[in-house]
Amino acid sequence: MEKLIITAAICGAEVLKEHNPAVPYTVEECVREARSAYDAGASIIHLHVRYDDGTPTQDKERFRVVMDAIAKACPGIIIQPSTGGAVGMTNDERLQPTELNPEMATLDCGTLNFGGDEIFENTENTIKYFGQRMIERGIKPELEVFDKSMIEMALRLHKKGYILKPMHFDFVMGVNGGIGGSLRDFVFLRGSIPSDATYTVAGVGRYEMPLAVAAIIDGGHVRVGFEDNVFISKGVPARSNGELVARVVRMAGELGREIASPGEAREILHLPARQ
Ligand code: KMH
Ligand code: ZN
Repeated sequence: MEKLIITAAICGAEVLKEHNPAVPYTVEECVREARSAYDAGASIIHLHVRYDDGTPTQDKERFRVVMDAIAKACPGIIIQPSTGGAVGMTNDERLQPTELNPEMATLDCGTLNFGGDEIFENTENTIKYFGQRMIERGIKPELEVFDKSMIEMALRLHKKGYILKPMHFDFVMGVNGGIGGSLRDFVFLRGSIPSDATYTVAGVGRYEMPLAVAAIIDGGHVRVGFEDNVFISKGVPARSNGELVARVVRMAGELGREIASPGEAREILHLPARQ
């Protein structure tokens, strides 16, 4: 079985210090959280950035500063900026971090009610536009799917030339508005992607660990972090993203799955070469 790639989604756009005081806003806090995840075994940082007051932004310069600082503190780590940003941002606003030519970036594959009364909008034309941008810049998309229909969308847009193979999916499961987080839901998504595709699973809230275990057993990959879940156990806030990563590493050890280094993750995901 391939080694396990662990992604740490350290920040997100919605979670706040009110939910967990360790949620990072400043550059220094982002570096601290990325470093804790890297030291624990993460090879990818899924990155949103904030201004110092916690306001989410897709500002290219803010991304540049945070990405440079994380790269310095975590040698070799793969940094995967979000192009989802926060609900309500325009397409071009969201695409700004792609101008920094990261190795990877997220590509959200459909529209959904998001966490209650908000709509996270990704029309077919938006997905085409983002997919085309990533092809032009040699950026590997992590295809974020919040429901089965979004896999259909990604496969359709692959046929039309907007998404290249081998495809890499992120099953984001348990969002209010998306697919649930049961094992049945996981098996449904997992069985719906091409055989040459890779996937990672991001279980939201209480689904984080059970779905991580499912992916470890199945040969998939795992995302954890404050974007998806701020608790280490029921009602107990995690002290850092690293603590959440360390738990996955322990589970993988028990289940006989080795952890991928950033270099090994690059090979498994067929990331484009960068100098
Ligand atoms: N913040 C959500 C609205 C992504 O990073 O690509 C979207 C999101 C997805 O987090
Ligand atoms: Zn995200």
